[in-house]
Amino acid sequence: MSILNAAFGFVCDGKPVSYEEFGHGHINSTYMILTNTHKKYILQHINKYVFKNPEEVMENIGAVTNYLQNNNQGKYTVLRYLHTHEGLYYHKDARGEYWRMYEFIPGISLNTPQSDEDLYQSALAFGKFQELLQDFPADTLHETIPHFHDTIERYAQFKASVAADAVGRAESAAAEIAQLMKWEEMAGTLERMKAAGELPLRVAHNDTKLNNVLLDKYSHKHICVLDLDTVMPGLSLYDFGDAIRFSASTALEDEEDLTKVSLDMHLFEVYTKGFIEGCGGKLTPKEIEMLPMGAMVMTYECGMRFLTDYLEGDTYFKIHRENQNLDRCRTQFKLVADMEKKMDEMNAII
Ligand code: ADP
Ligand code: GN1
Ligand code: MG
Repeated sequence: MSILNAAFGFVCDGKPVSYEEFGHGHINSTYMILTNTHKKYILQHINKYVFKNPEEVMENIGAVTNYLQNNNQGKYTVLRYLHTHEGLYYHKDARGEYWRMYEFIPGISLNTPQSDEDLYQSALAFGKFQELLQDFPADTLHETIPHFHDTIERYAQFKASVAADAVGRAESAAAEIAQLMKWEEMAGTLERMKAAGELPLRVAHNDTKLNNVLLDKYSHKHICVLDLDTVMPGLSLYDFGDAIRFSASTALEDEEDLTKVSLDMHLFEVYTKGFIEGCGGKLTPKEIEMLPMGAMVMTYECGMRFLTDYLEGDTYFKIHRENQNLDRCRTQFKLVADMEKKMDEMNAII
């Protein structure tokens, strides 16, 4: 069995004997492995379509987790990746597929907050991540997905996918395409400020959805940040904005009934408070001032990525039903429109 065979590649406690599918990520395939000594591990098959160079992804993860391990005074739990028998953080199987394995940490990962506290805790976790890595040399990390949050570049990719209309879906998304194009000017705000040196380059997590944080099953306190694939040089606003679009929405990312989708101002406030607190005073006044814009740009960008993938035939994000990427795009655009209306309110909270 190729999944257990992949697990055999790693040095672990006991012998892997069974596995089950695990988690709800859109990118990798995740399994929980059980060994004959009753130890649990997480095994992941790295998505090579998304990560063209898995070895560089694992180099980034190794560098950042080792740094965090050594620089957090035992206060911050960090994922522990296993070595293979060859001493690497990844296993390449006979088919050229890449795998990695890390210690299973018991906890919960949520798609919607069950209380304000869940959101606050995830904000603290991602804020702390920024704080602890503030002296890590961001420019030594590989850009594992080039231009990942470069919204201007994403816009160009989107336009190319409309022009190509590879699977004949452009007509069915005409309204969304038109809506997206109206926001083009706003979309480039962060990249222009980054280029002008107005926002500092930081180590960004870059994928700060609520389900990428592990919370304690009982206390719901944050335990650990998950999904380190996209740790790259970036902006604090990427991390803040991406979290808001997912966690401070009143509905799930793929909700079909758009009347249910809006920005919950209370959740926005809770997350903002936790993130600024987690960052431990390390954000510049400009970064703080731009937090609401960060939320809007990141929500727009994610909607654009879902729409691009819909137009390209759902090749990037995993889907579980027809039109799911189009539905995901619609929720994001509904949120952007709501954020536009609520910009003054967001600024007042900041
Ligand atoms: P993807 O890139 O596909 O999102 P992730 O690394 O985020 O991959 O893992 C997918 C999901 O698996 C996570 O969102 C989370 O729900 C779950 N998960 C991963 N590691 C753990 C863990 N140690 N404990 C509990 N859940 C986990
Ligand atoms: C993906 O891997 P996952 O499910 O945590 C994506 C994010 C998107 C998110 C949208 C590597 O996150 O960038 O914001 O889906 N990850 C990658 O839900 O593209
Ligand atoms: Mg994930």
